[in-house]
Amino acid sequence: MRLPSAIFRTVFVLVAIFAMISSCFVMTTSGDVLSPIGTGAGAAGNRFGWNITYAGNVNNDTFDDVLVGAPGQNRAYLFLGPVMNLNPAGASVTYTGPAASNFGWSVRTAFDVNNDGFDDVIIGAPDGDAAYIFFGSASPSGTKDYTAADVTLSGGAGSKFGFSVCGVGDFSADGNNDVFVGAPYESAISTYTNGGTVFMFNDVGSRGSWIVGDPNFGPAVNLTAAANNELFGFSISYAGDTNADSLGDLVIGAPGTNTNDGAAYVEWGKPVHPSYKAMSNTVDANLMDNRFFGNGTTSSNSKFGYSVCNASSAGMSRTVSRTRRTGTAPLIVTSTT
Ligand SMILES: [Ca+2]
Ligand SMILES: [Ca+2]
Ligand SMILES: [Ca+2]
Ligand SMILES: [Ca+2]
Repeated sequence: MRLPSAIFRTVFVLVAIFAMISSCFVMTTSGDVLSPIGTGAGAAGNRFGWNITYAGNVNNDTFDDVLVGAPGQNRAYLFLGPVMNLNPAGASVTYTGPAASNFGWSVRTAFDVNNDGFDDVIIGAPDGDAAYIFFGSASPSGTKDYTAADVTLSGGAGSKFGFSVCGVGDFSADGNNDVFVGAPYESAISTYTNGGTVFMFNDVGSRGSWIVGDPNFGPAVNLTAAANNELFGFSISYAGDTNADSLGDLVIGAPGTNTNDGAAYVEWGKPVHPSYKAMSNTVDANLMDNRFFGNGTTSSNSKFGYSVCNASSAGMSRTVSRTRRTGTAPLIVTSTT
């Protein structure tokens, strides 16, 4: 069983997104002062920096690594630490996705899903309804196409499967790290129009490929909306260990809940019954372990849950990281208004 490392060695806290001129800025901390350590830029329209994240330690050296999505060109870039400049031309690995799939819309560490000591990355392609896991290695380099992904996860057409992705450590208490993929426009499994579903993929490191609904694979859990238009799974994140049981927990944003008042839900990690199959086990939003709502009125339009993260995962402070290790991890949930 392995939970992710607690403190980033490289701290990055500011991302600027420009539709016309894509840029990405990296900052580092010195006391309370932010200092720029480098900038990078992609070509116009590439949306380089649409999503930037802690990548884990993909090559298992002494430095954590950074992953940047560029969905406008269906790419994501891995920068091995220590990171001093995020110019796409200097990336250690360029991941390439299917055309017009928005590959790179979501990028996260999967943590080490195949237990080889190298952290792995997961990249979503919501307009292709897919997510891809690429395993880490001692010397990752070059271009890795989606056709050579180590694990391919596929969801229902039009569900925007891969809109959000994340690793959570070992959610299911079986010793293997698990990943989640959000499909906020999923309607069939949730049974609610644009309700949304978040899929858990257990022991994913040994799968190769996994199509949602395939009864031959499991155990897995579907976390679903409880009403139409919730957009449940619009955002998801590793939540830290919020209930101090050593299992990684998941936080889910649903900005469409209650007519765009919005909501966020936390599901604690827990053993998953081995008989559970991808299509046969669902837990809807009303049964989540923790539920948080926006202003509590349907007219607020706050879209609470638009983005979610574990506070220490944002590199906010060492105090927060220490808090997480005690098992009382704080969360950040944002609104758009
Ligand atoms: Ca590294
Ligand atoms: Ca690995
Ligand atoms: Ca597991
Ligand atoms: Ca927990």
